[in-house]
Amino acid sequence: MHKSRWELSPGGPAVLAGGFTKDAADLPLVGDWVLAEDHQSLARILDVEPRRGLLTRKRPGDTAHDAVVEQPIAANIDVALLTMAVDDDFSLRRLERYLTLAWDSGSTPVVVLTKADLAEPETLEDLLVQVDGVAFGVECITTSARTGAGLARLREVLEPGTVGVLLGSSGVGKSSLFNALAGAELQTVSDVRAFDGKGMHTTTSRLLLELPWGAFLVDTPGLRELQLWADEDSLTSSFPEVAQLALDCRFSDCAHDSEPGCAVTLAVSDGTLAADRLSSWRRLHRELAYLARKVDPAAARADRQRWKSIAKTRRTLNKQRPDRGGQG
Ligand SMILES: Nc1nc2c(ncn2[C@@H]2O[C@H](COP(=O)(O)OP(=O)(O)OP(=O)(O)O)[C@@H](O)[C@H]2O)c(=O)[nH]1
Ligand SMILES: [Mg+2]
Ligand SMILES: [Zn+2]
Repeated sequence: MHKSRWELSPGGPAVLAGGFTKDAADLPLVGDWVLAEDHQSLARILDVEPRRGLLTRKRPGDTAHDAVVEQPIAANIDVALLTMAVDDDFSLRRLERYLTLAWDSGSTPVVVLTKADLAEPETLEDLLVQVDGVAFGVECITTSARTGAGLARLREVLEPGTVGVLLGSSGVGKSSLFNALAGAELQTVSDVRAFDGKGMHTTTSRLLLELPWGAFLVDTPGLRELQLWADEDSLTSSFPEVAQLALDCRFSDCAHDSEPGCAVTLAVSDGTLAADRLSSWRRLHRELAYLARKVDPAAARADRQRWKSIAKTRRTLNKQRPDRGGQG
């Protein structure tokens, strides 16, 4: 079913103009700039400006047999606020996914730790160090909608004219931050259910709002499970230390698995790189390669070709060093 009504900011409710010719993929999305004309109480959308960036994820609920469907979240996002609460919600592995998604969308990620009032200062310090270990050079802001901590810095990050989006699991306090920044109760905030510490999905649609100082902010419903939809190049941005090491791998498309001459696995064995980071990189790499094969049969062929050439090199190496057994 297609959406048939939009909410323009400013401008109110709108529908597509009769002659609107775009494909389904180009229908207006949160964050899009549109050309619209007034028509009594309902504006008509005539056209959508070309997008500078698109934040997407794989559509949830896909089985292995379904075609992979890209689900757009928002367009033209400048700043992706990756929210994570300092309680049970804290997960570096999930953060790595969000970072990859944000880099892929062309937006600048900012990590936002929420509910800082629930943790001791020493715990917060420790969490910040942990975030630093996976989010190289990405700003991390500690906030609390309850005490107002960190809100001043968030306002600075969301410069006038920029568009930000709040992303993160359900119940981490995205809408609470949204309201605190807007200075008004615009989004409903739900009580956390006591038995599992998670909120219900309170926010059910994406809402873009102009903040008092001229920035725009999109609140989104919590993503229960974040499935990636990103270009493999985005892994270079979210795993810069792996990318740096990979320059010394023998194969330019090394999967840092069992390839001979892999500088990354070497770095793990000599302790330069955390084993956790490599396993995350491999997991995300496999996931992205899988998606690419599903949507692009040429990628599947390239993959087979790559394994063939690795197997060939392996055989050659073994031949050159007959005394070394099978270990490349
Ligand atoms: N202690 C504390 N609780 C907070 C804070 N911010 C939000 N909460 C509580 O966390 C619960 C969930 O907050 P929401 O703002 O609705 O969370 P959300 O991320 O928008 O959730 P969804 O809309 O379901 O994705 C509510 O009970 C809030 O009162 C905070 O800074 N400190
Ligand atoms: Mg919400
Ligand atoms: Zn390698």
